[in-house]
Amino acid sequence: MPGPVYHPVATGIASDTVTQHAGPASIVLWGGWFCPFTQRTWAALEAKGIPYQYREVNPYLKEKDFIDISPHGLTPGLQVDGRPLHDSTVINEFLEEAGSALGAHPAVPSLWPNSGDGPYEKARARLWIDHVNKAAVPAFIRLLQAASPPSQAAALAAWTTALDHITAHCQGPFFFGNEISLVDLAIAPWAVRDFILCEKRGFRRDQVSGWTAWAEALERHPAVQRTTSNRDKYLEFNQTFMRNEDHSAVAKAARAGEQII
Ligand SMILES: N[C@@H](CCC(=O)N[C@@H](CS)C(=O)NCC(=O)O)C(=O)O
Repeated sequence: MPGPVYHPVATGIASDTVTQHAGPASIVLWGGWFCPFTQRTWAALEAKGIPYQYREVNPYLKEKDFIDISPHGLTPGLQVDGRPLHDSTVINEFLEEAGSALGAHPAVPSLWPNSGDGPYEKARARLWIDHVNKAAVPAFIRLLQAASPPSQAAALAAWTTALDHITAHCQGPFFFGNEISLVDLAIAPWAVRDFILCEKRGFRRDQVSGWTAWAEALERHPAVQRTTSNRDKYLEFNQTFMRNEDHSAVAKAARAGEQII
């Protein structure tokens, strides 16, 4: 199998430190240490205090037991009392909605915005998550993939524009104020990884007004910290995008300008 540098067992990877414990439901997160979409869900479990088991999987192998959980063979997948779920955005909403039945810590506030008009604010949050999925994430990947200076300049402009659009609405320190939300969790893995764009693609956080403060707040959050691996491992893994290798469904979709599944 050609593909990314994959460390099933190595130091510096967040899953090395995961404590597994039992709760009212049996929750298994099938994840990849390197995967930003996994980190969204992993950090949601940590933020909610939901007991879970972490199972490291190499999604590029498309093994049957994993396809049974996540039909496209993409991390993350989640098993809830044996039943499968996939897609980080869907899973994170589920974790929030089902929280107390899953053993979420009662003192943890909702990951939806906590202000006033519940259904409207939820709908707004979903629109921002959609923006992250459809604009910011593909722009990040295309910037990694861009090889020539002109394509890098165009991709950098697309990334900063997508980021600027959402950052302008961040209330601080988190998107809806003092508490981390599903919108924050949707973008946090790319705050953790944007140092690669800074080192390799000429991005500076201060190119986007407000991003430095928001990204630092995200990086400092304990749920994000507990699910973050070493920078050198991330850098090594992301070299595959920079070399434009074709092993990944996400890389192919981003390059073709198609929607990432
Ligand atoms: N929309 C999915 C995307 C998940 C995804 O693309 N995961 C990548 C790893 S970061 C994957 O499993 N790639 C395997 C492949 O491309 O074959 C989500 O939000 O969960």
